[in-house]
Amino acid sequence: LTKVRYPHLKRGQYAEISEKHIQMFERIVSKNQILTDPSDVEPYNIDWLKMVCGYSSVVLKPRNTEEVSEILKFCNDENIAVCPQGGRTGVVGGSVPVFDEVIVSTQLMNKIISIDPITGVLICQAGCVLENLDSALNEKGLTMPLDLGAKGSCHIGGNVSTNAGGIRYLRYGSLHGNVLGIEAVKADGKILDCLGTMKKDNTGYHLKNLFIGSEGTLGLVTKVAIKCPPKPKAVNVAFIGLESFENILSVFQLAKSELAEVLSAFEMMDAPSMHSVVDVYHVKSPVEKCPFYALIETSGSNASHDEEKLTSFLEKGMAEGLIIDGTVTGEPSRMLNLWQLREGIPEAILHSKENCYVYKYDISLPPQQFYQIVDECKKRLEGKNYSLCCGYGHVGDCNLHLNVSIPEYSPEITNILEPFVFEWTAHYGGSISAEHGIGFKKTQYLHLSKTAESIEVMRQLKQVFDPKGILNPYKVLPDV
Ligand code: FAD
Ligand code: S2G
Ligand code: ZN
Repeated sequence: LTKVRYPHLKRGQYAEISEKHIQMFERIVSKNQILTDPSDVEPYNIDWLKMVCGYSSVVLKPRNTEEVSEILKFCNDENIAVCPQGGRTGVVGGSVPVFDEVIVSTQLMNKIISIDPITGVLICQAGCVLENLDSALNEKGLTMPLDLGAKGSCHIGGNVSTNAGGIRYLRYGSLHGNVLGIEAVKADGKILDCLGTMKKDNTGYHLKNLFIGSEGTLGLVTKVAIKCPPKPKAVNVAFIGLESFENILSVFQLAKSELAEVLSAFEMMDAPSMHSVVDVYHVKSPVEKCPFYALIETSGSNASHDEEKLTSFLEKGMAEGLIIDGTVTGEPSRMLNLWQLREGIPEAILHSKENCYVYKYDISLPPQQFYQIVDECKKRLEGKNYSLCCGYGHVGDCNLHLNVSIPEYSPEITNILEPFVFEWTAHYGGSISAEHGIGFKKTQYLHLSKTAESIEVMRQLKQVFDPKGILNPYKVLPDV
């Protein structure tokens, strides 16, 4: 499959795994931390979207930093390529090997090291699952500063490595602002301890920030120190139906002025994307059928105060004819159901048609162009055989998820969409990858969002951190 799908790509001059290598790995980690049986290894070779797959023969599951260090030192000495892997929920093909790179999974590096109740600083291993961290923090009146639909599977090391955004970005900002420290292992096995826990530390270059968003190409993240905010005492969710995307922007403005400091999320979805959840999961929509929907969340410290704010905001929106229909709740299970209408979209689209192929674009655009690209794509797809062309995403971050699903892979449709979507986005000053990263799928479009000089400096950094290029080859940086 790999050879067929990437005929243009040549496997790098890396060593092929031998019995001797396996014996060496067995001296570093115990037998139950090594997978070599093809049926055990297979799932680790294919990504969540089931669209990118490698043919690695070995999965290594280190338990701690020292084991990672010994593994990487050995792989570097032996010129063995490595694919760092967290929860394997990445959607840009970065999480799995392209050829037979050894997979180093953080699955067993899942210990919480400390939670400071005063500063809210959490220190944990990179393999901790996001949802587990949030539950552990909730018991101490804290919460994670990020949340995403993949929370049940993604690892905090993967979140950091992709600089994940998610649905709390509007409230708590990026991981660059919330990650205080990182411990990582470089390709040569050297442990880089940048695990600071102070909010302020301006002593030299901010090396930890280089690992945030480096997608496993500069080092393997082994520990993270992250600043966690207090768990909000009062959360409410509104779900509304609207006539047009222009009205979504007006309602977003209204939400910022009326809800102000308690606004914690503002997500949009168009009819095709939300209806795919209703159809696939057989759930009821809480509002009448509309062309667009928005989910608005408030998080504060006073339930009645926030509920009053939210209700008056909705009344204003309806009075101004911006909102067609809406519902509000502070009841946890109902809030969960409303969130499912938004967070269930990726999975629903993937499962809407048996064996469908989904083109996923994760772009930042100025508000005026935010949804226009969906209509542009529909025009270009006129008369072609496609099942869905839809848009959903994080309005507050100007981050749209444009998805086009077709019954099966088609080079013709690929040529209609690419490079058009990326060039169109770049034309309006947007980013060709807002939060998912470049991975394997978007290396040839990096130049549309970064200058040639910047890409050259990235190559120089890669040369400093991983001179033999063993870490996640074929990812992020385009072939020279
Ligand atoms: P993986 O997929 O395993 O790996 C991702 C990349 O990081 C790969 O390049 C891998 O090599 C590298 N990597 C992983 N662990 C390490 C490590 N310890 N050290 C160095 N490199 C490492 N993303 C968003 O940003 N926002 C969203 O709202 C969002 N919603 C999602 C919803 C669903 C249903 C799904 C399936 C995915 C969603 N994603 C979202 C994408 C994905 O969940 C994120 O990119 C996530 O951060 C990946 O974490 P992971 O642990 O699964 O990493
Ligand atoms: C989201 C998930 C991945 C995708 O739902 O916010 O980031 O593009 C996405 O479907
Ligand atoms: Zn997203």
